[in-house]
Amino acid sequence: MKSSPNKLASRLAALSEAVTAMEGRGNPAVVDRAAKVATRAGQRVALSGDHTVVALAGSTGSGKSSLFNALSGTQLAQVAVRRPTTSKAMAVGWGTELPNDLLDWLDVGKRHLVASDDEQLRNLVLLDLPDHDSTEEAHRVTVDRMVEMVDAIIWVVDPQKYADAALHDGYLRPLAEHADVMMVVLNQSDRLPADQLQNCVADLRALLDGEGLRASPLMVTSAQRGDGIYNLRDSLVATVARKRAMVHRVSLDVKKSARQLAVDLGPKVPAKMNGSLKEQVTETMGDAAGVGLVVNGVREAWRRRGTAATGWPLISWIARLRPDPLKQLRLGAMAAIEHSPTEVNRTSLPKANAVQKARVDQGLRELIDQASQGMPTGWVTAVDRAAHGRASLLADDLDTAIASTDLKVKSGAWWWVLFGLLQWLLIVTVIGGLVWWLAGPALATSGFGIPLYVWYGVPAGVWVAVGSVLAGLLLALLGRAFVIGGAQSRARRARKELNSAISAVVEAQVFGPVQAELDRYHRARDAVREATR
Ligand SMILES: Nc1nc2c(ncn2[C@@H]2O[C@H](COP(=O)(O)OP(=O)(O)O)[C@@H](O)[C@H]2O)c(=O)[nH]1
Ligand SMILES: [Mg+2]
Repeated sequence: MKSSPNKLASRLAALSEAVTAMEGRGNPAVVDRAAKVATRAGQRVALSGDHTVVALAGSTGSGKSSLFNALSGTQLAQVAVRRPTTSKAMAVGWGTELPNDLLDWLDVGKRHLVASDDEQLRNLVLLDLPDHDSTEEAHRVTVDRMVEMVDAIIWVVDPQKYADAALHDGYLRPLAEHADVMMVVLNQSDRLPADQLQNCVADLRALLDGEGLRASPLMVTSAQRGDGIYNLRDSLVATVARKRAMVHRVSLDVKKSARQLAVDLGPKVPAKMNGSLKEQVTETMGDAAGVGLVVNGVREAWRRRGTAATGWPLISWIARLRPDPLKQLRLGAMAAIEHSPTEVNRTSLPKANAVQKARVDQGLRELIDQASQGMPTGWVTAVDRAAHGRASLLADDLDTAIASTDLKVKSGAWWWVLFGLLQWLLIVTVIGGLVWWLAGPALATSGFGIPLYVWYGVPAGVWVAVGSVLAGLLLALLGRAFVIGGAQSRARRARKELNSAISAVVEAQVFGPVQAELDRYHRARDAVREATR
């Protein structure tokens, strides 16, 4: 596996992002574990990158402490003392200075510096761990913690217990992915004759290979006789010199966690909202909020006002007697004039009925079921929560959206005035005609010189009056046709405006949060892929 520090940094950032995205959605145990790995990895990377921490681990009496002493050329570790020994790990470093920050982080209190000008071991930190199979719980806790933190592990076994299940099932097999940063040492080789030793080595090798530890080298030593100690030391020197154990180990940790997150995320699903279902939901929500009623109100109000303005004046006042539907709903221009703009708009539209509510619920259910189809349960719940999270505000917000929509019915059409003037002009001519007819004879004799015409036996004044009435009624009919057409187009326009206002609210309160959740799912997937790459 390639593991450069740069690549590790981007993988680590991706793992953190995946953890953040999956928080509260993924399996808590898996997400928590990944979060811990991300934190630990970040800390280790921030500490000395030059040093390589190698731990000697293994079962009771295998010879960890003896090897620790042999490798460090000291007698620091107590060998074969009465059990249980201490539960603490012990560290040794070479050169002039110990990497104390690193040892603090590892929480290793017992630390020793081997004064040496040996450049080869300068950056090695060697740890002697307690027994993993100790009867003391505290020992195992220390081992488990250290196994997670160190850069490389040497598993020390002896000819008697090399196949021990506690070691193989408890540690080696689960750590197979870390085979690259582990090594197995068969110690106490002096206890077996050469042929038996060979068999033992072959057997152990086969065991390790079967567990997926093909990449872990197997070495043979005798701490007592000194056999193999130089080889072991050389391999440690090589590991330290390559300076890649730490980056490698941390990378393996990050990848392993990311893979577990990937399993938790399950197979990739579209996690997408269906556009036509969205439209459908918006429409049913608009309907439940009263868009249809308002649109009808706009049509009615326009007709009523248009008829009043352009009808024949002697009867058009009747139109005004009918209540203004928009005023009743506390809506539109009429309401807007009465309300100050800062006032909270609230219409008098009726609340959604059961059927409308059921349609909204069903539509939304279908939309989110489809959008979250195939997602893990935690995510499905989160999508559902996102869709309904602001349900308590929704009805009010939709109402406010309707109340603040400009229905474009503030002023009537320009031609209404013209028609109105013409109508009044025609009323004047009706009166003129009547006066001419009734007062005509008197006027004619009084010398005003107004002639009296008679057509077909009917006085001209009557012709004028009747003609004007007919013209007024005709004009009213024409006006009415225009008004009805205008009312239709105003209603259409109002519907468009209302729909876009409703759509904005639904987008902000329902679709937006759902989309954010879906985006979060995709982000988690992308981050996990990035972290395992
Ligand atoms: N014959 C033999 N005995 C060993 C060897 N290494 C360690 N021992 C003995 O095994 C016992 C346990 O050793 P120790 O280093 O304390 O093992 P630890 O429990 O793994 O730390 C001691 O009595 C050692 O002297 C070895 O290579 N050959
Ligand atoms: Mg020991």
